[in-house]
Amino acid sequence: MCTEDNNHSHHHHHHHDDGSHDHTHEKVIEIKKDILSSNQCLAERNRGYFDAKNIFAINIVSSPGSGKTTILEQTIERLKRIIPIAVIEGDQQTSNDADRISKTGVPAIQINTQNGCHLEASMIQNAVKELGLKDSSLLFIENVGNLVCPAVFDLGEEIRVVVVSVTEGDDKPLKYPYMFQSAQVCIINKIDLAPYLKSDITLLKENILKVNHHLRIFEISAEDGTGMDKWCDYLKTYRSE
Ligand SMILES: Nc1nc2c(ncn2[C@@H]2O[C@H](COP(=O)(O)OP(=O)(O)OP(=O)(O)O)[C@@H](O)[C@H]2O)c(=O)[nH]1
Ligand SMILES: [Mg+2]
Repeated sequence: MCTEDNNHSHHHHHHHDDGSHDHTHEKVIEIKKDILSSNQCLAERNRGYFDAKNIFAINIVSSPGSGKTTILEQTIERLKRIIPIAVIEGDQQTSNDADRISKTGVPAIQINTQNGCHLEASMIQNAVKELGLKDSSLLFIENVGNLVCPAVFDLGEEIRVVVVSVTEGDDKPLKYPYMFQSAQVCIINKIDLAPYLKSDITLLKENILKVNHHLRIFEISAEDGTGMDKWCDYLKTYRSE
C-alpha cells in the first residue's frame, strides 16, 4: 500500500553517534525519499487505471515556452476526429493553457502548482477523476515548464516526451541530461526558426543522442506544421499496437 510504504522510514534508526552526523541533511534526504516513493506508488496506481481503461497517457516536459501547448493544439486538430482526447495542463499560475486547449473542443483541466515546479502523481489522480476520461482515449499531460524537477516525478504515463526548441541552444541536452534520459521521445520544435539562428540542429541531435541514444526524435514546427504528420502518425500507430 502506498501509505504503509512511506511510513517505515519515520520510525527507524535512533542514532547514538558521536555527533559527527549532519542530522538536518539526513532528514532532508529522508523526506525527499518519502516524497519520491509515495509519488512512485501513486504513479503505479495511475498506470494501472490507465491500463484498465486502455488510456494512452503522455507526459510532455520541456523548459518554459518551447511550444508544448502549441504542439498540443496542432496535434489535437489532427487527431480529435479519430481518437478521444483529453488534456491535463500544469502551470504555476493561470488557466491560459487549459483555455487554449478548450478552444479545440476537447476536455481540458488546469492544475496550478503555485510554488511547485512539477506535477505529481496525486495531482493527476485527482484531475483524472474530474475529467471523467473515456475508455481508449489519448491523455496528454503538459507538465510545468521546467527542465529539471519533472524528470524525477513519474505520473504513471506510458511515454514521456521531452520538447526542446531550436532557440534554446544545442547544448541543452548536455546541461540537463536527466530530463532527456527519463524520456522515450524527443520533439525538436521551432525548426522554422533554424535559418535565423546559429544553433545547429545536427549538433542538437548529436547531443540528444549522446545523453540517451534510445530517444526517438521528431523534428517539427508547430507554427507551420512541418513534421506534424509524422508525429501524429507515430501516435496513431502506437495507439493501435
Ligand atoms: N516560430 C515558432 N514559434 C513557435 C513554435 N511553436 C511555438 N511557438 C511559439 O512559442 C511561444 C511559446 O509557445 P507555447 O506553446 O505557449 O509554449 P509552452 O511550452 O506551452 O510554454 P509554457 O507552458 O509556458 O512552458 C508562442 O509564442 C508560440 O507561438 C514553432 O514551431 N515555431
Ligand atoms: Mg504551455
